[in-house]
Amino acid sequence: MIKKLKQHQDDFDLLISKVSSLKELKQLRSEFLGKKGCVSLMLNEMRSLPDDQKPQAGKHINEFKQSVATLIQEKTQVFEKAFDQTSVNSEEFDTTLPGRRNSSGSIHPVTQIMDEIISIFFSLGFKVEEGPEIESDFYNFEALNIPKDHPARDMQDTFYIGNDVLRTHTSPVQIHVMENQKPPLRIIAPGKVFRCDSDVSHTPMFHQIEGLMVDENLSFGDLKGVMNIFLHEIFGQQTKTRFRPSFFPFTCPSAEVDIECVMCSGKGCQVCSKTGWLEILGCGMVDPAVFKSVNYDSERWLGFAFGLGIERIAMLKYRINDIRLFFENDLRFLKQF
Ligand code: 2U9
Repeated sequence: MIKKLKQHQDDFDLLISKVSSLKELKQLRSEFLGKKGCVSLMLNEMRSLPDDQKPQAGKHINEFKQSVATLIQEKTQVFEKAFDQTSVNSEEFDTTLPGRRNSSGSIHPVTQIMDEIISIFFSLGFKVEEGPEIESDFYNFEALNIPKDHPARDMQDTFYIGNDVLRTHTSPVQIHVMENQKPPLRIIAPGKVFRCDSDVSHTPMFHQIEGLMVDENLSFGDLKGVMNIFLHEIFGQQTKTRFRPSFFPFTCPSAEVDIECVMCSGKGCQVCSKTGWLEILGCGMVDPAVFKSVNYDSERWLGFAFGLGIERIAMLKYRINDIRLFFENDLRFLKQF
């Protein structure tokens, strides 16, 4: 056994002195230390030795195993160091190649329009207010003069969570603010709203901005002035606007505001259903019943309010024909903004 070990030692010394690559070193390790390598074989053979020779033989085999492992380890480090050096020195790195660019994200078109609208109203003295997306029946409907039998309350239009609802407009924010602040007020409420609806121009979640101004001596003329300033800022100073009488439970009188069609400049096309006009927002003077629900004196205070859908504005401004594109997160779409 000792003789055999000596022979293995000589073989190993010769082989390791000739090794010239990491690959050969790996091979050598497998031949000597692998499962079927010579150290394993000798340990197996040792079992058939008489008991009194086993300890001595085991000791020598383990010493051999240890020295083989150490030498292979040392040689591996030498090769690895040399390999690193040659990689750096060689032509493998082309220092003239341009660096890898970090691709930067962009602001979502809905957020861009939202920010633009907020900054227009900010310059007119309006403050941003926010509120919860889950609301009670009182804040979403009752306080806004939306009666129990109103179609908006139908399960078809509203997402119910027990007795509460996912807000169908941001109007509850204005109710919370009026409950907590005394007039005069100038606020806008941007945020997500939810309606049970889905097609090319409706998604179950979309974004709204609503505004509310409360003061003494406010008139429908003030509302028209503010809406016109806003629409000219966002669509261009030359944009024609028109106010059509309408109805909302929370405003009286109420109006819908159109701009001349951005696609056909009023000539009539598919987008404006050949009318030459596009509906942009709804507005009106706050109904006294709404003031009553927040204990504002409607003899003294007057208010105007308005509401618009952000996605609709973004679709018209960027000429997008399907609202669902905003929520698919397709980078080919988002990178264009
Ligand atoms: C209070 C009082 C009045 C907010 C208003 C509209 C008219 C309106 C729609 C536009 C498109 C909703 O996203 S949309 O479908 N909104 O037409 N919103 S007046 O009136 C209020 C709000 C709060 C306390």
